[in-house]
This record gives sequence, C-alpha cells and structure tokens, in this order.
Amino acid sequence: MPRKNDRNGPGTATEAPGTARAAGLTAADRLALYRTMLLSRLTDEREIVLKRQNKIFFQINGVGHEAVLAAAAKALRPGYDWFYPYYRDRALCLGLGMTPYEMLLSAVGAEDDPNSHGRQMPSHWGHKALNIVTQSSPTGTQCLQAVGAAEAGLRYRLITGIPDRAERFHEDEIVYVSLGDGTTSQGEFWESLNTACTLKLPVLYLVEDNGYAISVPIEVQTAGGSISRLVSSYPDLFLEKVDGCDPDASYSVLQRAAEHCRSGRGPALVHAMVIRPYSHSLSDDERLYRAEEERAAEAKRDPIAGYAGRLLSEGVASQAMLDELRAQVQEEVVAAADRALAARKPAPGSWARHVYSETVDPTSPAFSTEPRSEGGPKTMADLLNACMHDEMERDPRIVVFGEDVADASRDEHLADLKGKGGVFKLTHNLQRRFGSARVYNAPLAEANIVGRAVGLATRGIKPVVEVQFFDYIWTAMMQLRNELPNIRWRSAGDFSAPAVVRAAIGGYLTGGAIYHSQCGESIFTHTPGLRVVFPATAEDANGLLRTAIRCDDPVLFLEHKHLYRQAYNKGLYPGPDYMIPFGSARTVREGGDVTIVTYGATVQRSVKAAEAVAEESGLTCEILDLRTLQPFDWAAVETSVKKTGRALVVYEDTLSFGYGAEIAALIADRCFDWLDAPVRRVAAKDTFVAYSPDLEDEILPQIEDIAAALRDLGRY
Ligand SMILES: Cc1ncc(C[n+]2csc(CCOP(=O)(O)OP(=O)(O)O)c2C)c(N)n1
Ligand SMILES: [Mg+2]
Repeated sequence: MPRKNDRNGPGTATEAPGTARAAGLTAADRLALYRTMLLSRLTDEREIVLKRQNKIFFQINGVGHEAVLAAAAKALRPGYDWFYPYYRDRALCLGLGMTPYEMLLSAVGAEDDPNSHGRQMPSHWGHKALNIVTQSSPTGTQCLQAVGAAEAGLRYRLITGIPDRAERFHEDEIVYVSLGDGTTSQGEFWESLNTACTLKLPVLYLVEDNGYAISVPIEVQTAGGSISRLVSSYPDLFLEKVDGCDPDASYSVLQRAAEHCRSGRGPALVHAMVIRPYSHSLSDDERLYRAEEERAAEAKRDPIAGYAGRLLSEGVASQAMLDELRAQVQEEVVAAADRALAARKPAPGSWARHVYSETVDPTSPAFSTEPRSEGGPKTMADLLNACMHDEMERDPRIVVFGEDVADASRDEHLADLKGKGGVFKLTHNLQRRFGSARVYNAPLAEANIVGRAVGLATRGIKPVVEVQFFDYIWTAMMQLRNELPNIRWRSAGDFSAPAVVRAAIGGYLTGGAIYHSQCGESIFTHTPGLRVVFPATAEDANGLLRTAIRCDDPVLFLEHKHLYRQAYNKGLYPGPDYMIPFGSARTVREGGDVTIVTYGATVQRSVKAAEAVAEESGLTCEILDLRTLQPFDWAAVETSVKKTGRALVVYEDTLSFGYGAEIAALIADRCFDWLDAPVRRVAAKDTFVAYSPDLEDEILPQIEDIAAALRDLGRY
C-alpha cells in the first residue's frame, strides 16, 4: 500500500487542488499570489537576458518553485517572523516585500543592493527590514542558524532579566527555513531537526523538492526517495506533503504549518513537490542528464500556466485581466532592470569595511583596564570560570552551552549534586547560579553548537559556547569558516554574529595522543573576520575572555588544557572589569640578543630555555607572549627585533605552514636591514602527537629544542 508520504511523482499531493475556499483565499488574494509568481518568473527571465548580454555575472533561477513560495510569503509576516531562505526563494522574497529593483541591484553588484551590497552572488537573499537574514552558499548551514534564531525567541521569553526583550521577539513568531531535496542530505539539516524538535522551536522547514540536486536525482540522494517519509517519526513535528506547483493547496498547508508553529506546538516541515524546468543554473544544461519525456512531463506542471488556467476556469480572472497583469509586471521588471544597470557600484577600497565591527574596536584603549586584584593565586581554570560568572552577572543576554557544560541537565537533582560543569570544570556552577535557561547542555554535535550560536548571536543573544576539545572542532568547520566570520562582511554590516567559541586546545598531556593534543590555530587565523585568542596565564585568560565577550566580533578563544592548572601561570583575581585589549603582546622577559615570539604552552618553555642559555653563555632573550593571534601585536615584535637583530618563533603546532611562518615572513620582510641572523622557528614535528610519552616528548617542542635554537642564533 502506498504510504501517505511516499514520493509518487507529480500531482499526488496530500492536499487536493482547488482548496482556495478551504484556505480562506479571496479572489483578490489569489490574484495577488498569481502576481507574485509572475513577478518572480519575469524577474528571472530578465536576469537571464542580462546574463546572456554579460551585463550581470551570475544567474540562478526560481522557476518552477514560485507557487509554494508565493504562498509561504502570504502565510508569514515580514519584519516579524525571521527568514532563512535559499537561492530559489525569489517569489518568497518578492511576496515579503523585496522589490525586483532590489533583486536586480544584487544581480549587477550595486552598492545599494540590500541583499549584500555587491558582495555576494545574486539570489543570496538578505534584507534587514524584512528580517531576511543574510544567506550564504553552502547548502544546509541555514538550518542550524534558523534553529538558533528560533532559540533566540525562546531565550528572550525565558530570560526575563534582559531589559529590552519585549522588543526583540514575539510570542508567536516563526523562523522560516527552506532547502532543496539535495540539501536534506547534509548532516546539519538532521542536527537542526533534532534540536528543533527537542526544544519544540517554531521553525517552519520548507523542503522544495524538485527531484534533483544539480544532476543527481532523488533516488540517489534520499533513501526511499521521500524526505517526508524519513522524517515522519520526529516528535512534535507537523509534517505534510503538498503539490508545490499549486499555490492554493500550498497556502492551505503552510497556513496549518504556521499555525502549528505559532501556537508553540513545535516545528513544521512542509515537503513541497516542485519542478525545475530551467536547469540548475545558467551554468548547467539538464538535457545532458534528464530524459526528454521526463522534461516534457514536468513542463506540464508549470505553476504559472497552471494557475492562470485555474483562475480563468474558476472565473476569478478574464484573459484580458491576465494579459494586462502580465504587461504591467513586465513593464515594472524592465524599468527596474534599467534603473539597476545605472546604479552606483561599490567604491574601490570599500571591501575593507565590515570585516570586523566598525564601531567596537577590541584593540582600543576602551578595552584596557587596570586589574583590581584580590585574594590568593588562582589557576587559569579558576579565573576563566570567574570571568564567566562576572560577565553572566553583568549581562543577562549571555548564554553558555556546549557538551557537558551544565552542572546537571536534570536540574531537579541539582541541589543534591556537586555538578559537572564541563569536562575541565570551566563552567562549574554557572547553571546553579544562573539557571538552566542560560546554561545548558547541547547534543554531541559541534556544528549544532556553533550553528545555533550564529543564529542566537544574529538576534542579539550573546552565546559563549564551548567546543569540548579542539580536536573535534572540525565538525563545526563549515559554520566556523563560511558563516560565523563572514556574516558581517557579506551583508556589509547589516547583520553580525558576535559569538564567543571557547575551545580546549593543545598537548603536553602525557598520553593525550592524536585526538587530545591538537593545535591548529593558524587554520583560524587564516580566516578573515574571526578574532583568535590564545592566553598563557591565568590573569591574561581572565582579561582576554572579558574582552572577547564584550567586543562585537566573533572570537575563537583557545584555552590550553595543559595550562588550565599549572602552578607557574597562576594569577590573582583581577576584578569584574579587568580587560586586556586584543593585539597587545606581553613582554615576559626583557633581553638584548634574541627576540622570542611565542604564545600558549611554549611561553613557559621559552622562559626556561632562555634562563638556561643566559646562564651558560650570557645571551639574553626578550620573550614576547602574543596573547592574541588575530590581531597580533606586530609593533611589539618589530620593536624588539630591531633591538636584538635576531628572532626565534616558538609554537606548539606542527612546524610547516603554521602560525610561525607568517611571523617569520613578516620579520624577514620588514626587519631585513636589522637582522644579524636568519629567522628561525621551533615547533612540533610535522606529524600527529603520539600516545607513548617518549614519542610525545620528541614530537612536541621542548625546552632543549628552544635552547639549541638560541645557541645556534647566538653564533651569528
Ligand atoms: C556544502 C555545499 N556543497 C555543494 C554545493 C554546490 N551546490 C550548490 S546547489 C547544489 C545542489 C542543491 O540541490 P537541492 O538542495 O536539491 O536544491 P535545488 O538546486 O535543486 O533547488 C550543489 C551541489 C554547495 N553550494 N554547498
Ligand atoms: Mg533539488
């Protein structure tokens, strides 16, 4: 027996055609839907012409998807609900109020384009006033961000201490997210669905199933060929399949889905069967991989022709009215294109804006405060925990989540338990102090943690999330490389996601082996838009984490596991307002013969090596602890190298292509005339870290390796 949700091909939607009355659509509503669909189609057609004339540089169409999207726009509220669309959602955006002119500004790459101000390809939707959140190109990343955005509503509801919370959410808001059938294969889609259902978030998923992901057909993509069948057991998930070429039926289903979300019953997934008659994009020709019969059958489902026919046959419109409408729409689109072609392009040099916040500068003196120390010596773990306590006390928008960060998820038992508070205890007692609405465990999924943080931060919550081990940060890499750091830049400042991601990094653990010893900071310092911090002492960790939280940029805050509880880097609690500006190195030791540039766990090793060498030969080293790696304190490095004439860069990560390469290259480039010796690096062997302690010692840079390099440099 065929199941309700099976993919049976075109025309087998659960919602019968002709449901306009049931959905409460008036004749005027239906004509308006038709107009939005037509506007979308003719804007695509215009862009295709412009692309063929080389007047625009990319085109991807929404043809065949117009009906369900026009219906979605009608079921949702622009500037009230939140939108995470994908590139086929032209009709949605038009229905929400974006104009063809605004879309064509995007196609020509104009400065005034509200989508990205000339920074992204067209059809990457974004519109601040309409709550359409800047869209990227990776398929699937939008899902976890949408969940984070929906979670922001939940946090605003639960955290009553946030002063302006009433203006920041609506009790019955919805977060819309759409994706193609192919994109449902991405893990982030499934991670998002899991959390949307667990937290019963008002996320409305629209899967626009056109049966293909570029050339890959559905049976290769999706087990059994139907995504709605696969998701049918998710709890509290409203699920319906619909003919997405039928605007009346689509509206009816989307109305019900929206109602489910608005009433707090949980997420909804609408599986809309659509068509894609114009190939994937102008770079694709579907005749290469689709049979002619299949294409001909699909053409018969064209939503615009189909709806026009229905409006005529049901007496909603006459042919003359439809002709007149088409002429009007065409005229509007042509005029919009002509205007857009004449629009101002972004100014040369404007690319440099919005990489980071334009208004809050974490390198400025505003982030330099004096410590007001009290108490006895504390470890780095203690002072990081203290900073989070202080900051959560100060700012109710801060939420902390990650794997094992809560004291006890079942908080009815919390009073009787000591509490976990992180595998390294960094977040201990935060849940007890600030409650489960602000400190909570996440599923074991790093993309989930970072992707949600992006969505939360976009809506003004301040997430300070934990990635338990840097070694496992890679599952979040798409969010960390392609989303978190460039949301501000790709929207030219219209959106931002200033989340803090803390991660426990590094080796020297004796037995940490491959998967509990990794460094890899240069992979992130190589990513524009991200601040990267790597403290070596307890007091620095406290002051830098506070700057990370109070600044307005996304920050990757790297905490060295080996440094969490050493005796040598303990410090006094510096008070609740202690901040260290980014890009300010600490001079650990002054000297005149060699400059050592280092950070993290090799700071102390460098000190020991410098002491040994000073004792044996009198050679004196100036040691700079960079503290922040992006930005870093070039001025301090330059001044010191010009004084000493010799430079050694010491870092724990593998030697080749690492952070030290950049520092060494800059010194060679800018201090050449002052150098008396080659610029040297000491770092880990180019391998992974072994479990066996002798091998671990050999692989990671040791005091003796640094001392040997210093002796060698002293010979010049
Ligand atoms: C993570 C990622 N991998 C690959 C691509 C290249 N790509 C862009 S669209 C696409 C197909 C998407 O198919 P589907 O989700 O079904 O959407 P449709 O284009 O059919 O509407 C691919 C492979 C991408 N943008 N992102
Ligand atoms: Mg598809």
